[in-house]
Amino acid sequence: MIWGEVGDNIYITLINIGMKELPDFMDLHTVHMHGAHVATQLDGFPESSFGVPMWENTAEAPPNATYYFHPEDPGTLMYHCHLEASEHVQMGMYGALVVYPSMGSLAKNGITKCGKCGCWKLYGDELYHIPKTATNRNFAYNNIHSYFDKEYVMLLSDIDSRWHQNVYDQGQLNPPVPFNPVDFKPDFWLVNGRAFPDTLTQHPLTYDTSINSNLTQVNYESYVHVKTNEKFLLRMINMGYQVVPWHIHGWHFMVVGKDSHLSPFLAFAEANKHINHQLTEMGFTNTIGSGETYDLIISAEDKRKLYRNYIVNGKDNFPSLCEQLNEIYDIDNNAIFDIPEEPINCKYPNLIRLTNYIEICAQSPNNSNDKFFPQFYPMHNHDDYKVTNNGKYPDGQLTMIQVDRPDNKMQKEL
Ligand SMILES: [Cu+2]
Repeated sequence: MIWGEVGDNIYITLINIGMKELPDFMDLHTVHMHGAHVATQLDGFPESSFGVPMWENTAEAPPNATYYFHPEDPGTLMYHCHLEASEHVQMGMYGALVVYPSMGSLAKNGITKCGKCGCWKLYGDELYHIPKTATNRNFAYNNIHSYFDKEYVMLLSDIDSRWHQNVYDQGQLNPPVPFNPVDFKPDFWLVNGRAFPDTLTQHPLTYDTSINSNLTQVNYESYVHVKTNEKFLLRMINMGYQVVPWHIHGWHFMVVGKDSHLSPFLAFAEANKHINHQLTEMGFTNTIGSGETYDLIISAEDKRKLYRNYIVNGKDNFPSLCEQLNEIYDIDNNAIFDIPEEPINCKYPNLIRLTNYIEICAQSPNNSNDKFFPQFYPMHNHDDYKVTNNGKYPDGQLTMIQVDRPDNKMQKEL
């Protein structure tokens, strides 16, 4: 992931060190910043500019080129190699490119933060729903409706393992006929480079935020973990070669932006501090083509008022769901599934902590929040055969949202 703010000078130096497995396999590479308004010379499309050759003479410094990007607008973009893009993108030469608003770009749109009290204002009126701890990096766009508490990049891609094997075999003594991309038929589907159930485990590239607190938002996690009443942003990026109908359980998302451009509905809504859902683009499935990005915000609204009573106490002469689950468990304990809790905050991050709704129902009756949290919601490719790895289900493009009880300050006992 490469990130910056509006008005930054972003320099990306590309060094082509070749492939460890195929050291004699010569190839050029480039960086194409997909969606960036850069000049042709910096666009990374080699047929109209240049490629960076492989480092052959290691006694000398490697050949390299430095790309430059001066982002004028916030949003979610991507970058990838554009040399023989069909093959190099399939081989994994891509990443997310995120541009945050700057304090200056927010101010140009009337959004300011008081230097004394830390409160946020829109054209001088205080915005009470935005916490004082928020920074310019808690906005997806220069618009108050794009505020979020937490963010996640969902970089989607797909793999045809036969194509990868064929590229590898090109370096062997008797290379096979090169793979014809028209035969593309993927058998693995990925989120941030990994397939379920790895999508639930801590990503090795996420920064240790105790080292640099500026990096707290920059992460590669695909397991969304939020509190009730929080807003979270999903930066959907499709680098695969297939259209993905990304389906999210639990709530509707609001489309905040597409292809690094604010939703026109939110531009209209700017005058109002509260969003009218009838006038914004909402959805439960986001269909995202190759090379597209969408910014989706979900408010993890509290479901206790409508559902907790039924789950804990029963209603309309039906026994509580907790009682029903216990009866099912007595008949067949395999019918109650173990749910992996996000391992990031666990003492032993390699061990996924498991829970299930028998355990959750057994929580103390003294606290009205218990027997209800945490909540778990899947999100996945709704071409459900892509929730597989080489035929095995559930795998592939599937991950989870864990929603915990609300913060005390936001909590209303129900
Ligand atoms: Cu390349």
